[in-house]
Amino acid sequence: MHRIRIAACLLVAMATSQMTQAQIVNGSFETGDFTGWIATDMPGPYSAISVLSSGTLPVFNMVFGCPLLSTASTDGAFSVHHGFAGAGPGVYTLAQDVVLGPCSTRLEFDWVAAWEMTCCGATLPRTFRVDIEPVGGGAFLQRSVLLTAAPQTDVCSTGATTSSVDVSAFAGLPMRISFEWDVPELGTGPGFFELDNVRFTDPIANGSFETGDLTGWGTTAGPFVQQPWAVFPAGSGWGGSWFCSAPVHGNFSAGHGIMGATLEALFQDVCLGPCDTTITFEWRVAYLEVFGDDYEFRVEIEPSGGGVALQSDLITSVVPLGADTAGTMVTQSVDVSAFAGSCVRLSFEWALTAGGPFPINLGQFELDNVRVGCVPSTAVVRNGSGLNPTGFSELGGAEIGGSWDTRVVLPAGALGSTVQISTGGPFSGFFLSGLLNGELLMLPPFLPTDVVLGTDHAIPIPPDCTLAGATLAAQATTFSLGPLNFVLQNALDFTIGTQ
Ligand SMILES: [Ca+2]
Ligand SMILES: [Ca+2]
Repeated sequence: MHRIRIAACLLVAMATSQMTQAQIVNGSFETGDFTGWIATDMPGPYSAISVLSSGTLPVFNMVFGCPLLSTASTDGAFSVHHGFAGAGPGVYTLAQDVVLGPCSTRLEFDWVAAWEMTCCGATLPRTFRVDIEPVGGGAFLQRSVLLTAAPQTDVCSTGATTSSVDVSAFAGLPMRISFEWDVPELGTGPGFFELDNVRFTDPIANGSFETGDLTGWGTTAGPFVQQPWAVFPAGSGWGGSWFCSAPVHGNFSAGHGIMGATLEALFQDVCLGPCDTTITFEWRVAYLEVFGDDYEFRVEIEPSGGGVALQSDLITSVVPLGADTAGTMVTQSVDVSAFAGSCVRLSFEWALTAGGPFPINLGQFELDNVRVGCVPSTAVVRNGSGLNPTGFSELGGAEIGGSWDTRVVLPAGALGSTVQISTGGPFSGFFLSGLLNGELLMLPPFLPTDVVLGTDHAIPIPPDCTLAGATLAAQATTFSLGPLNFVLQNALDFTIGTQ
């Protein structure tokens, strides 16, 4: 005989409102206005910040000696424009509060700029930057400067540019993204700026339910549902619940109560990236079967928009009598490699497979942290015996299809630096002197050496998904001439991640 347990939860107040958006709202400005955004002008803008149709010739955008620029949306029919100049000083801003998915690591957007700053006594640069701020605004938590327009320069057009900002430090968290254009002087010449197609690269919206609701998800529910799919804050329950919500990521998880439903689905149409080969999530269930009905929990991949399943992963075929994982959230991954690079519907389903027609059951289900199987990029410093200089560091993580960005601090008199990547693995205890000096920290074979006259290296990573998670050893040297002399630096063991 099974004892029906009713959890005594500390019922936390439900989220009073939708905190923030799961994805960028109106990121391509295709509403034709600033829906979803907070836009502010600088004082006395030469052209006010506004959403314009592609092909519009804004007023006051001339750059002397250059052809006039019209807007040219990179996605759809609308984009944002402003004059990037005015009777300031002041700052144009365009902000939105959002929640990143657990795998969101990059904010991407397209822009083009032009300016005439040779005419009118400019002494300070104008800048374009992206700030990450707390929800609601405040002091920036991260600042990325994308463009510095130097005084006494003119540029007819930068050309259409796609930029990305690493926001991985905020993955899964609510935050404000704020595009800002700083014009520090009054009347120092006209300009032009256009922004379009602001997006995150995360394919799953609100996978951790941190909006506090089901934003981004759709549901279907059968009859006699005890508790339809909903989002609950940590520590809460509902009538007849068996356990208290315990999110594994953030403060919210999704759940529903089971009673006689024939199919309860929670679904989302997603576009998987070329390296998105798994979908991972945490779940648990407490369940009591009363009249011999069989249920299963499954994850289905269907065509975008829904339809006959293309793939159905049976997570647990018939849930046993009294099945109960209430104690712990179980981490589960499903293989979606057959759909990598395509758009599909991801559907979590709780289905009656036998019994009825009036099944009477009691139970509770919890789901959290739905994400693609992202691989983070990491780098670990290795100094060996400590004799080598330690000037080799990472600027930006190695990601498939991107580049691995590093810096080598040059000693006085050095001309440049090299980075060698080894496929032979880490090594230590072998000391060289002569042309090459210091402790060798990795074994051959080596990939082609990257050599620069200076400090910074951007080593391309091929767009090959099989490299995800690969760890390689790298070591830098600095060099000077007369006589030619290479000095070995520390090593970095770096792991290639997915974007
Ligand atoms: Ca657009
Ligand atoms: Ca969560």
